[in-house]
Amino acid sequence: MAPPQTVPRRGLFIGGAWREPCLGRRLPVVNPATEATIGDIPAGTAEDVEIAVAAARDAFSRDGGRHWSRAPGAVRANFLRAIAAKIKDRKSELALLETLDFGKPLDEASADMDDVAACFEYYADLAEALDGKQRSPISLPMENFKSYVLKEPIGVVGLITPWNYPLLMATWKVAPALAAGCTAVLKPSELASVSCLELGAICMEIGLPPGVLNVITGLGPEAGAPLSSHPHVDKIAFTGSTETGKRIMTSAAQMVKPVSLELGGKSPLIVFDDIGDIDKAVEWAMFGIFANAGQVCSATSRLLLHEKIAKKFLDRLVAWAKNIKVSDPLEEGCRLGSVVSEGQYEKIKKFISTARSEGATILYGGARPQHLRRGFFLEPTIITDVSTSMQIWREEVFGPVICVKEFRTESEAVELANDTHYGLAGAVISNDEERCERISKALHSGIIWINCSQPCFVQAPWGGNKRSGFGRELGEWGLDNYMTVKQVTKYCSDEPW
Ligand code: TXE
Repeated sequence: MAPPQTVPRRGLFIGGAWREPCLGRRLPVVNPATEATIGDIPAGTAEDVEIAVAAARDAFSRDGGRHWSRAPGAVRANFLRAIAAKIKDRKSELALLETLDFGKPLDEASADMDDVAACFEYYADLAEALDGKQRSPISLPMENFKSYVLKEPIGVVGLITPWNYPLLMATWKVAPALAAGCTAVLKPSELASVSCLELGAICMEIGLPPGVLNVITGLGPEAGAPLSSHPHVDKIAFTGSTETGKRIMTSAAQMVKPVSLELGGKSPLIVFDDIGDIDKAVEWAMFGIFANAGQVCSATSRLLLHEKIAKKFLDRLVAWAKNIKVSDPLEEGCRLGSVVSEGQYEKIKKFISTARSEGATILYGGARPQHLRRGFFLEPTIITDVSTSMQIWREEVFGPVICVKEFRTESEAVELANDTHYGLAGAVISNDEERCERISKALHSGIIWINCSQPCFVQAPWGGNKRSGFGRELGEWGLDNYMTVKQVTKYCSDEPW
């Protein structure tokens, strides 16, 4: 039987219950692979944000033993593990919803759900480990003073997330925030909110105390902006475009509210001529740009090839790109689904046509695959004859489009790689270990991959430099994002000081 092609109708998830948005408006959910409307989501506004923030604030410090911030870490861990268990139980259903909502191949969506569950479990362990570690003594040079440090949850946090890994990107924020003892208002992207609303349903099923997590769907300026400027929100964690990141930072600045920002990227992959196995390197290059249809903040979208291997590498890359199955993401063996929306599709096409008009060569792809008449599909696209002043070299495309340049020397490669306002990730493929070490130090980015591209582990810090933002998610750094440090100093002598 064919799977259902609709999404559940949900309200906003506020204070542990579903609520219709105050203004009663809803936004359509469009399946980007078929262009069919498959449901709708609530369009929250400032009025709803107000109620959600009040619910989160109440849950943060409610009296009567139910306050999340002061519950033992082990108690919070139990809830996080219960969420992980439900995600695992509902994995195929959630993966299908993300595929319908976003257009990614079903098996990729399914792997994302494994990562979601693993992230909740990881932060459950860290929540438990916090017990007993939240107070640490400091040694002082004066005996009549005693000092210690308390690590405390920062408060109510606003989590504003993108559409490219809808539930996973939300989880990277929700799991550490809740583990730390914060309560949260999550504002997922209007382009892919369905699985985040299901997270609300899961929280309800496991009996998460009301208000600990609230989910407000809606447009950025209508639902995201009031959250980022809200006086009772203590911190904003954001993943999305650099432009929106700047807006969020500006509005948070009015309240001197801390922010962490994970923004765009234009990451390089440098391949040297000393590699033994060219096919392996081609595979990493493909994965680095065509997975998730290139809608990945860390996508290695600038390929730097040593001139001695460039021709052979490109021949192989084109041959393999031709073999990528671009199809309905529900079809078996699909490797490249649709991009998220018509807007994103048009934006990518415009990047390609600008590159062409600026004199670049579209070596492969650049158009809609002929066999797909509906849906926002694009061929995997390889662009050469690129100069460093071209838009395609400088700006984030966020689609299955790679641009290629050749280099002669290591220093030229580093210079080209660093020639960007962004600084999220960088990758190098070479058999020379010392060279890889040198390049790791020389690249101005927050993540370096050696002989690979894109692996991501919940234990390792994730985040960028320059216009890719600041702050680190995942690992213990992710937990620190949601904690604050308090100094307590006691005078313990009867003598006057
Ligand atoms: O991003 P936005 P969009 C890049 C990528 C993409 C481009 C535009 O290049 O093509 O951004 O995508 C919320 N106050 N990335 O328009 O606007 C919005 O509702 C508060 C890279 O989707 O940044 C959504 O929840 N919130 C990126 C979230 O911000 C606001 C992933 C992200 O949307 C707001 C996504 C406002 N004024 C896109 N305006 C990555 N780093 O992975 C919007 N939002």
